[in-house]
Amino acid sequence: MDPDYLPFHPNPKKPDFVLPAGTVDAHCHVFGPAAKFPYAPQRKYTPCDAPKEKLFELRDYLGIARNVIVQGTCHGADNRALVDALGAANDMARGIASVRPDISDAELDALNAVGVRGVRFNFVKRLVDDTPKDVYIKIAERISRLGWHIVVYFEAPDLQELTAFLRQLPTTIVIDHMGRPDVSKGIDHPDFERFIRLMADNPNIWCKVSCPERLTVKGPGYEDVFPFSSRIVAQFTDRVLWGTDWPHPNMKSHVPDDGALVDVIPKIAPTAALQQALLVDNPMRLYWP
Ligand code: 0GY
Repeated sequence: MDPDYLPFHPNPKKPDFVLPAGTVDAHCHVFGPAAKFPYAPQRKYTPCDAPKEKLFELRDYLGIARNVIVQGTCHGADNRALVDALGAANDMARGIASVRPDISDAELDALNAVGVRGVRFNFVKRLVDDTPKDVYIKIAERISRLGWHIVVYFEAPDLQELTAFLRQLPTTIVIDHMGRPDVSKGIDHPDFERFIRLMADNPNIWCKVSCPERLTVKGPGYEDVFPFSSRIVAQFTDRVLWGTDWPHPNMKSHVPDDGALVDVIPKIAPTAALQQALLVDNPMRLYWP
């Protein structure tokens, strides 16, 4: 593990907010254990091991029913830790993989059989080397026959350049962490308006209202992020997902308490109907149709 890497919270609080039955954590990871599933040589960080057993323990402790496990960049396109976790989850987990365009149909079928339902395209420069867009287009073509979707991770200033590319993708698209707005700029800033317009204009685009702990500039409490997530939940109620982002790789400011992250939910989805859509109905439609 990197010397400045912050491991996940050892003993999160029990949330005050009781999650609705069947809640899906639609963004979390498994890392390692490195002795069994080594990290990728080209990785940009080396995390603390965060094995499937710990993820499933947290799921049960918080009152979550299902997980969507997203391949982390520290494992590159080696999806073995993800596949191992999906295989151990008794159909209660789905996966988002990272693949190369030359992956065989048989390998894609094997990923599908174990519960993978999408691939992730990552444009965050501190996490990955640049991948040409035509490579991503090729991958999109390769997965289309499986009915998978594409998860994209980028930061707000990059959206303008990425918009034409996103519009070109033929599948459902899920954007990580609200496209990472700079919350110090407020919800009226052109960057966030661009994001809202993107979702309004493209009914195939979904969004995760996750990661207040990454987006906040004020720190735990995360109130400065709520206007952004509340706006998206209210306007795009049937296209939003929520996730813990456990084990929170690359957090520098603080180690988030996963119970406190659950307690954010009623602040951004204040009614039972909004909570049911965000936590159960939307992810079930996408991952367990
Ligand atoms: C996240 C966020 C981060 C890392 C990754 O795959 C990853 O390495 O996604 C980050 O550093 O912002 O969603 O886990």
